[in-house]
Amino acid sequence: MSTYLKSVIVGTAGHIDHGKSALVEALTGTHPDRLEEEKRRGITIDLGFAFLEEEGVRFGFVDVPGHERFVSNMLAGAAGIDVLLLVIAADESIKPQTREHFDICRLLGVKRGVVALTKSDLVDADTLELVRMETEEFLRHSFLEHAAILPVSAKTGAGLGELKKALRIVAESVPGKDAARYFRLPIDRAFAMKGFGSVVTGTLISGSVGAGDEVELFPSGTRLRVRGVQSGGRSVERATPGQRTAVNLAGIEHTALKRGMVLATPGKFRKTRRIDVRLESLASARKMKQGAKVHFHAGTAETIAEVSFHGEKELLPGGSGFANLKLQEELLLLPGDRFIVRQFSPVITIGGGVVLDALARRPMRRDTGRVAFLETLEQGKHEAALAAMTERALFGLNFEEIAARTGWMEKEIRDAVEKLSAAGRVRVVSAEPMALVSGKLFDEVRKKIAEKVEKYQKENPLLPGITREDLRASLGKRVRTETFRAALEELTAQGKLETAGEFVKKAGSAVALRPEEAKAKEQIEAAFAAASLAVPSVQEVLQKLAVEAKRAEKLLQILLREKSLVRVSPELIFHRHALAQLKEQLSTYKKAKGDRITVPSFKELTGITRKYAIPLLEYLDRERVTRRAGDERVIL
Ligand SMILES: Nc1nc2c(ncn2[C@@H]2O[C@H](COP(=O)(O)OP(=O)(O)OP(=O)(O)O)[C@@H](O)[C@H]2O)c(=O)[nH]1
Ligand SMILES: [Mg+2]
Repeated sequence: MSTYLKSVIVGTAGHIDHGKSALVEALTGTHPDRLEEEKRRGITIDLGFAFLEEEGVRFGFVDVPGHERFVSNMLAGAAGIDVLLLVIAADESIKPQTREHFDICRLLGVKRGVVALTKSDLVDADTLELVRMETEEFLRHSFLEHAAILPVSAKTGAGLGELKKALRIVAESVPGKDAARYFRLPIDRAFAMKGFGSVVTGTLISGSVGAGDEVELFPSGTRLRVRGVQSGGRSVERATPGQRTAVNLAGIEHTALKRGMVLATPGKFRKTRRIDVRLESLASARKMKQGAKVHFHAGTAETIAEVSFHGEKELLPGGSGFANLKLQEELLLLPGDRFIVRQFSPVITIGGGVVLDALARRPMRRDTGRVAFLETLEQGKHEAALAAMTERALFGLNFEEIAARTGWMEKEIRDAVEKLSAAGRVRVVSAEPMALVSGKLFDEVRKKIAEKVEKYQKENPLLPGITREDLRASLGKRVRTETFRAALEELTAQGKLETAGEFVKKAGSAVALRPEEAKAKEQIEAAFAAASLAVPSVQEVLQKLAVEAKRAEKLLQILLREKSLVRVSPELIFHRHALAQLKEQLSTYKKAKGDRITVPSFKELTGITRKYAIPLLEYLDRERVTRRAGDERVIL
């Protein structure tokens, strides 16, 4: 059969013994309790699963335990459900875990569901009506306000047809999930299967997975190979979101895998220990204080979190606020992920919320922009969020950082970047790999560069500008190299700065010499020119000048940089004309006497002493005019 089936996850919820598991069995034919202990005690302890195909919809059922001691197991199952099947026994009506499970589903962002009044065979019509009224009252103003409330009996089968129909109608409103997103599978079970090895199961919340894929295991970061995949209880090429999924993994013992870990697209995400969140407190909870420790549940994971509020330093019952959660264990979380918090002791559900910044900084008093930043993230608009993220990033952001922080696909990132850079809010300082900084930061860097160059040239009028290296260093380590380069490029493109070799200078500026300096410079050059190859010592030349020693030294540097003079050895400087003449002499010599010359013949040819001859020959070797061959030189 090639008909397209929509995949929908239905999660049960409700008080202990209200008939959740019996109802799942009545609907699917599969009793979800698997454990020996569950069968013996007649209660559900851990999650159970079953499947049902109904007119174009493939339902995956996640059956949870009602016992208050196993709420943490219930939480692992509630993550990822599309449709809530709220179970209320007609003979008991609403009980504590009815409320708690319902609160949890609301806080986890479940949007739709159906209510089953189970065990209807045990009550008369009046009682049933009363329970229905109580249920309506209970659901008023909630996401299930308009949900179908259907009496059923797992024992007699009464109402099951209507319930299936109601589930199918609700399933139609479940939005389709995009299999093209990054893959994430929170693991709820891990076991070994004979002949297969390690298998993990979970509700596939995002992306797809198939045999041969490489996946990353969080939080360890281990890369694993997928051997095979089952989706909705059968082998498939690729599992798509909204289905119960089993993944057969190669290269790992099942004992190294457990509930709470996550399989994900490799190399995209980072585990975290600190998150910024919108935190909501239940009306039934006590006031939550700054620094409170709570149990934290997200996906199938569970750890302990310490709460620091960003605004008001406490959270009143029924209230909500921004908070930083420091997690005891590292988890993979992304913005938009929902979580539940439970009181440290006694353990009851007190609230929940949504992750806004999964890689948050430590709370700091001077970080005054954080609340506004979180408000922007909470709006969920890509461009505004990326602009705000870039503005808060001291070094700017690169492509990988954006992907890890948002979970957005490449195209989503590129679209947002394009719009923001067109509006001048961000600046792409490197295209591949992509890096961006805020428009504001870029302008600041540009301004600083222009100021630095100007200041440097004022202080060093005899230098042809500041070196790139010094300019880069003067900006401090906070400016990334790409930003520096892009800003410098723009300033030169705009004709504000000029670069020459290693030097950066104001456009159109030239080394400005005072009259006495210009004269001294000429004198230096003349002294070396006159000396030909029998050059005086540098000191000797400089001492005779009418300018102070430091300036004289600078003038010499200018001549060297202009290449009017050439430093041949630490002590010896020659005029370039003298060196050119020397090269000329050698080539004449070569023509007349062959390409070999000894040190004595060289001295004779040039009329200089050994003191000059050796450094000059070494210089000529370096210049590849000559090459040393034993005691002789080959003229090249
Ligand atoms: N008469 C009658 N008994 C039912 C019905 N549904 C369930 N029961 C019985 O109620 C008891 C509890 O049913 P379960 O399905 O295990 O209840 P549960 O909600 O799954 O319980 P936990 O998972 O432990 O929270 C069992 O003895 C069932 O046989 C029903 O529709 N009619
Ligand atoms: Mg059960």
